[in-house]
Amino acid sequence: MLYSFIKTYSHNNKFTNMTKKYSVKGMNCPHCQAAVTKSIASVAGVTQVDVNLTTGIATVEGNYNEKDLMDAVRHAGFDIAD
Ligand SMILES: [Cu+2]
Repeated sequence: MLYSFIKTYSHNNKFTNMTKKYSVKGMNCPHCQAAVTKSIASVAGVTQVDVNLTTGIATVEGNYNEKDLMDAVRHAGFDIAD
């Protein structure tokens, strides 16, 4: 519901970016962190990504499809929830 709200705004060109935090599970080391960061950065529309290894929080900015983002992270072998 939040996404469709933002999408409407994007369509009107008043709001092109959203910043959202996700909880990523399964990261144990900097390699995991890098893999998650890379998978998120590869999603179309993502302009900024920060993955915190300690907290497991991924902060993502951009105008992207959330399902694509979650698929990408899961494909990399990690679990993600919003
Ligand atoms: Cu690792």
